[in-house]
Amino acid sequence: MEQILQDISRNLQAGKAKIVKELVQTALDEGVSVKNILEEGLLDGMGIIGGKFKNNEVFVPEVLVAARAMNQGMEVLKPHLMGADIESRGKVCIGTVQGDLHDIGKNLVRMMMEGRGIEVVDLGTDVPPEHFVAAVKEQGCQIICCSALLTTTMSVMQAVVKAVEEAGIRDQVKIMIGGAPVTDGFRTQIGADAYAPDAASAADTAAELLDAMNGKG
Ligand code: B1M
Repeated sequence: MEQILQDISRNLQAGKAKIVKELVQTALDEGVSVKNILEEGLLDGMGIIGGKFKNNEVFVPEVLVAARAMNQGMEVLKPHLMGADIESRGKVCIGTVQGDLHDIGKNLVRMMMEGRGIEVVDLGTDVPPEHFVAAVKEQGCQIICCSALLTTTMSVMQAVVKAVEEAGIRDQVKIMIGGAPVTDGFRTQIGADAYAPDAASAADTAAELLDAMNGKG
């Protein structure tokens, strides 16, 4: 691995957001690919922190500062993940479900979708089912994208499907789910329309669904 990618990973693990931002910019300036910066720098560092968190080698404060460094590094990458002047392909809303504050994966999915020319309404974290419904009714979102990182909050995705049905808009909107504990089997179980295991396939799937809904598929 290139030295600068190791430096990004190491500084991210140490929560040094300012240095991570600078290193990401330097790597871009030196011509390192966005994919390598993301995967071998930022995600590598977050993966190592995740492993240590699991083994009780680091705790919530360390993970929080690492997450902040990750988000700042991603902000520098954001314009490079997005294609310039792409005609809007359609509109989706995305949020981390109620009770869940993890937003790194959700932010990455949003950026990848924006990079595919999809307009994304970001509802943030801890989003109750009714907010997803309101985004469809009031902002015309065609896909509801739900992220969950906790096994305890996955059930909220089922509540989202139910809220959409109860609002009488189930035939107007697709529901896509994802996040580390989520599986395609769970999608079938709760009656959602699509599942994606990672940010890149989430963007591909959303683009396919929108093209089909907008008669371009
Ligand atoms: Co939390 N946390 N956390 N945490 N945290 C996990 C998820 C955990 C697995 C760690 C562990 O113990 N091994 C564990 C959950 C266990 C479980 O439920 N079985 C856990 C726990 C327990 C907790 C707390 C309860 C800890 C506590 O307080 N005691 C607490 C809960 C707070 C809450 O949400 N209510 C908590 C808190 C936190 C922090 C605040 C410290 C911080 C979040 C900061 C932030 O997000 N701004 C944090 C972090 C960072 C993690 C880990 C270390 C990293 C998560 C992450 O960002 N990964 C995580 C351990 C791990 O995952 N290894 C952990 C990187 C990110 C790019 O991946 O989010 O999976 P991910 O997204 C991927 C895919 O899943 C997919 O695409 C992304 C990119 O490819 N994807 C989608 C995501 N959403 C999608 C949606 C789609 C499609 C694909 O379609 C719509």
